[in-house]
Amino acid sequence: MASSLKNLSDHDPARIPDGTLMKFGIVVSEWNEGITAALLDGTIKTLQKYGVKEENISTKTVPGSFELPYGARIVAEQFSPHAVICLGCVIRGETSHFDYICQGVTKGITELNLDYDIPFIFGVLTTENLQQAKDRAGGKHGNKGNEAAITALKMAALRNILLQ
Ligand code: DLZ
Repeated sequence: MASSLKNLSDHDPARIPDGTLMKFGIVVSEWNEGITAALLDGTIKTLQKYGVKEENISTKTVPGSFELPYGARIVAEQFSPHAVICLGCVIRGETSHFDYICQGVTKGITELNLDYDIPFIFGVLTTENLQQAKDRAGGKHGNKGNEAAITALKMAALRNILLQ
């Protein structure tokens, strides 16, 4: 189904791992804060819905999405989480800045996934305008924060299974 018709945050609860014994780091960008605060809210609510304890969630902020990989690395090293969730929102402007930021944060998070022993989750909206971002941060297409939390639970569980 085309994403324009779908709430992208729909999930089958039966397939979501229990997070009671899991620890998560979250790093969130201050740029487009109205959007990233909604992503953060969705992320934390979903983690807690699946059993993650408040004291097992560590949240840090960075100035913009470009800084997410560095922030995520610090959170990974200092908090020893089972996964780190990166939340940001890049909205296309009049210059090519959008492309460079998207490229930088994507490459940075990809490299973290390859270099570290834990998963780093890409919860970054890259949109043409503010309305598209609102639609994906608690609007008609759901909340990318919920999706990022579900992905983190699944990836942390996968890692635990593979390392047993
Ligand atoms: C500079 C900038 C611009 C133009 N747009 C965004 C954006 O839409 N979303 C975002 O998260 N950050 C933006 N930034 C800030 C950069 O991510 C970064 O913080 C600065 O370039 C400093 O490194």
